[in-house]
Amino acid sequence: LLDQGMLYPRSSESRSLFNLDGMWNFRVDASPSRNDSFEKKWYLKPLDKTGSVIPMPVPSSYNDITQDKKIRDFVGWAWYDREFYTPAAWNSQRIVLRFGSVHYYTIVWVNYQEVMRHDGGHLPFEAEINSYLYFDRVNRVTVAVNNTLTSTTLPPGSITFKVDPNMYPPGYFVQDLQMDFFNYAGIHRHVTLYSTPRVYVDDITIVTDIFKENGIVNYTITTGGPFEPISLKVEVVDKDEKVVASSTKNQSSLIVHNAKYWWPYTMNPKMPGYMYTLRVTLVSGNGTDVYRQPFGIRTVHILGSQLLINRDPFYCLGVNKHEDFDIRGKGLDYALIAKDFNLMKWLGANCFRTSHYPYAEEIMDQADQQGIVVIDESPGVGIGKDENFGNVSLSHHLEVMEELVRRDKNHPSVIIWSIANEPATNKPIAEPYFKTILNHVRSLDQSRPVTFVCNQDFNNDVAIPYVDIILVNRYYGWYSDTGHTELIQRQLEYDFRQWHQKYAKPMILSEYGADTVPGLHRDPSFVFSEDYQVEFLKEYHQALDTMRHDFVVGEMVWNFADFMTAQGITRVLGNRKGIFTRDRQPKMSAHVLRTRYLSIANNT
Ligand code: GCB
Repeated sequence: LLDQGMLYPRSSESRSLFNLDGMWNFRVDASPSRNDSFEKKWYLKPLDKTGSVIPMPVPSSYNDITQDKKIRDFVGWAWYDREFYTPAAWNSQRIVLRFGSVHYYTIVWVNYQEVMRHDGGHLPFEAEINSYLYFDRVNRVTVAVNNTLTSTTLPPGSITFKVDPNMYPPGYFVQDLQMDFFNYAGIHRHVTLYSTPRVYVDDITIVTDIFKENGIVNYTITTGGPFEPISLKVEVVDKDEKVVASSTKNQSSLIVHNAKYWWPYTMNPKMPGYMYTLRVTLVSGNGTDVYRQPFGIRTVHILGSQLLINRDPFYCLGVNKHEDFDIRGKGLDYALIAKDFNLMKWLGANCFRTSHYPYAEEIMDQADQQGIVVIDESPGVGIGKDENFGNVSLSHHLEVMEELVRRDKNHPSVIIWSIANEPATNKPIAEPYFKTILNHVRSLDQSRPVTFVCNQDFNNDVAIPYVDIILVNRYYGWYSDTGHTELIQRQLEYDFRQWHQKYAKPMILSEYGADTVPGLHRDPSFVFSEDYQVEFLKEYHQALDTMRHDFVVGEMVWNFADFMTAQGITRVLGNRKGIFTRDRQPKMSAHVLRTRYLSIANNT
């Protein structure tokens, strides 16, 4: 188990921070061996002393920044560095360097000494760097990031060497992906330098319950540093800065009388997403540390075929998303985050899935505050398509789930953990693999349902017996019986009723969608036209309406917006199943979905 917390860096009276975002120096290691950079030890010098550099924005993917195809399609080690100063006032503090996410495998040096490595994109990592820092002169941080996906990475991928000397030059290889999105790479989220006292709040875990009008706040706090703290004060503070409960223990259960529950905005439009703060004040011989952890009071339960939030039935009017936009790729972008939440509200959506990897913490915060529910998914997309069920991948997958739960456990918006998307759960070996991971996540967090997103048949899947709620992706009328919208209702209903009969668990249609080129019209409808997408969605809606009041507890269109994929003959500048274009303009289908979502939300 992970032995350190990963609290979001927040300033307080005892903590300061600044981010190292901006223009960094950048170069890829395109040497034939792909390893010159390590042989020639680029990390021992400023990057511009070992070769030429270009400016590269952080945060951003590097792929779409230049006019160079070799950088867009680069596979291997990409290098970044920059200078910074450490505030002299931080001299007696603990100083931490934190990366919100870097894709995929990362090594970090400070002043030419290695300080940390991290395996995997989409999740934060950090290290205490006091012993590497200068206070009286400039410091340098160097980052090497490798985006190669292999059978043991999450998501998995493979490298194929093309050996025919008549057709390919020596050493020619391609990166194959088992996922339907572009493998954007680079420093994707904030790089933060922050200070804390030497004895500090290391982690906070909050699990809430409700009893009549009261909220129950169970919490555990761990501390770090060379000595034990002398005292601890833990207070629940409401939005008016009023302390509504408190304790001096590192673990306890507090009662908030007449609590304001956290609700999705569709269930409580007047007061959605109510957030409390757990203010932790730690006093030690080394001073005082204050950390404020936002949280909401709410519960999630599965009862029979229902999904309950605060013991009331919840129906997910959902979208599947991607972190994806022109130029910055998967780079954090506040303007895009705000726009997407506005569009989700416009649409009447109350739920999104972080398909197919954990999203930025800044997005999770917005979901909390705006009362939008999240199905929080790991980067386990496409597992087993390539015979990669094995111990290495299992242990890495377990570790990634620990990192995800550690990061997101205190977000009230997160109501379900999804450990994978469309794994090959038709193979017998998938049974112990998925049982192990599902149970492990349950042992880390008993307060949320755990599942994976399935695209197998009810009669050949081996892992659904171990999930709490069934999420199924279906493409009737698109990948099968293409063009035949008249079959959709029959096929979806038959399929869903079979699952339900077999397992008697609540179900969500977690994907359905049709590629649509905006502006194309055909009557009668024809695939790729806007008319087809509308007709297609309506057929799904009719089928869903026959099961919606029974065991179907949600629907999630694929996809919120068009997004980039690898080049391929079935993808015209990416996946076009968005109901919005990549630049966030509505297709006809967005209006149809909006009418539906608003009317369902108003009638429940
Ligand atoms: C799926 C995948 C998603 C793809 C989508 C499609 O089942 O989960 O990643 O983008 O289908 O459009 O093919």
